[in-house]
Amino acid sequence: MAEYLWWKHGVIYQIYPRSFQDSNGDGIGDLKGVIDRLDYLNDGTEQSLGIDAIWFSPTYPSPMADFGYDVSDYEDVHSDFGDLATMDRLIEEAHKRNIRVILDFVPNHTSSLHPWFLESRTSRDSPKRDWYVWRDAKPEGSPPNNWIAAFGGPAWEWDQNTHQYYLHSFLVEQPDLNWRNPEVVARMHNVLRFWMRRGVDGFRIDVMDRVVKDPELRDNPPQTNPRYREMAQTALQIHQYDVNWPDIIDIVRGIRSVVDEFPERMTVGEVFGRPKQIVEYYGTDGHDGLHLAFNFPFVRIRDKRWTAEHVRNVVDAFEQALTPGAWPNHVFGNHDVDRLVSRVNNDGRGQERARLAALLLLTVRGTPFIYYGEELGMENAVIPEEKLQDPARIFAPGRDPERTPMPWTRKGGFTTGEPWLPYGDLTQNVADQAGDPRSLLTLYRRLLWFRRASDALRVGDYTPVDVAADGIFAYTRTTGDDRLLMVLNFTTDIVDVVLPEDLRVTATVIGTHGEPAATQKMTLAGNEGRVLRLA
Ligand code: ISL
Ligand code: CA
Repeated sequence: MAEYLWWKHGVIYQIYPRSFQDSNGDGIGDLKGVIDRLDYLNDGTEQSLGIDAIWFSPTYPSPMADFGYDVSDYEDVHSDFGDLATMDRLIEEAHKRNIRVILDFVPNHTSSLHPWFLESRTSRDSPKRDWYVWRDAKPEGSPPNNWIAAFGGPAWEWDQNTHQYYLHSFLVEQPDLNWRNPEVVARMHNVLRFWMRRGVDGFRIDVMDRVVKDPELRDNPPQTNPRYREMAQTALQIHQYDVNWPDIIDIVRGIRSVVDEFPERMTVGEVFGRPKQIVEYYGTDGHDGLHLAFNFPFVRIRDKRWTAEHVRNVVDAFEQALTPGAWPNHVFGNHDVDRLVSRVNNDGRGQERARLAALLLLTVRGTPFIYYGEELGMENAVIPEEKLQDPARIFAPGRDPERTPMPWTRKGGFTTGEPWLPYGDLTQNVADQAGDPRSLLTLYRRLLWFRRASDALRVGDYTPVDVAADGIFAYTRTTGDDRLLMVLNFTTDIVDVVLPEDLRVTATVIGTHGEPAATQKMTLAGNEGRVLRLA
């Protein structure tokens, strides 16, 4: 086996801690609950899912204005989730199972109730004043510039007490930290060290692309492209001065050097932009920047773009943009976007497409990310208006539909109490799927365990293959004699594929629709995908 590096060759599973498993009946998922479910994720046998690492959305003390993305203490655990001792135990129990632990690091903003901000807002002379971004009003009293917050409204909030505005790229309750102040940098670096000393293996870095902005705070130009007109308010301007500002890379380098103080740790950053912009965050050949920067097009993919051509373009564009030492990654869902099945379901065949997506995600080159429940084909839940909780309602109905409790059984099994959000469809549950050889969960397990043993899939080269059939995406993954071919039909039609002579198939390894004998000419059903072994 080629040398194994967990964050490159393993599979990362995202847990939204409120929704995975409740252990005390208060209806909110917690760390003890996760410990109880670790064997589901990986118990060392093919009965378990077989993931290699968990990324936890924020577990820190927080007023929960943005469900944990408003942190009031970076070095503790929210009482809803447990305490530091439980986190230590979770890390230990995960490591026993060879599962790495990735925490969510939220550098762009704190909670407005974080002691640093409470101090900062006491007076203009506060020693912490410059830890945040405070500015005078314009002469006529309006905010310093035209920036708008990601969740709507101006990005500036007036402080009655000290007569200045503070910057908040998200909610009013999430004031932006000032990473141009070296004290902030040093303090936040120590947060990383705090967790790495406790055994944390890596960090998903929230909103990496906004961590510093234009020092002159210039107005963003208006968005004139009519394509964006219907979108959220934040799309009404081009984020020229507040997103992907060039000297963010210096902040990234600083973070990398701290993470490199500890062996085998990693970072994955949340960044939005074109592949060329994303790849900047990896630094020089992936050595002094982020280990991974999310390759996001698949989290936005919807029916219209569910084509072999678009999917291949996404994969190839990222591959081509990457510098030699930088490593790709793929992700179909997270806590901010509609569930995949619900995005590609206009003809009711979203569940079939989820099978094809699983095959793609786990065979294409790069680190796969799985959002909890994706392995079950979880769909967006329909939540009654009065039960909606997400503050980001400018994207109606907000992000609750993709954050509902993990369906462990037909009755739920997430809590003995009232779940904080209602369950979605309980027919797609772990217990039933675990025993069903044709379930999506079974397909995920088979792909994951096959991948673990396959050098071709973990480290092999990726080469797209042109086949003379419409709607097919085909590619090889090869290293030495370990040679695989993937053939995926993105249409709902039956398609005949004749493989090129130089690609001699010897066996069907795993298929979304079963494993018929391998032949040079094959007929794929709609939404069918196969992993084939090559001579
Ligand atoms: O504005 C955007 C794109 O330029 C948004 O997509 C934004 O960057 C994204 O929503 C940021 O998400 C992250 O930070 C938020 C939090 O609510 C999300 O859950 C988190 O993933 C604020 O911390
Ligand atoms: Ca609980």
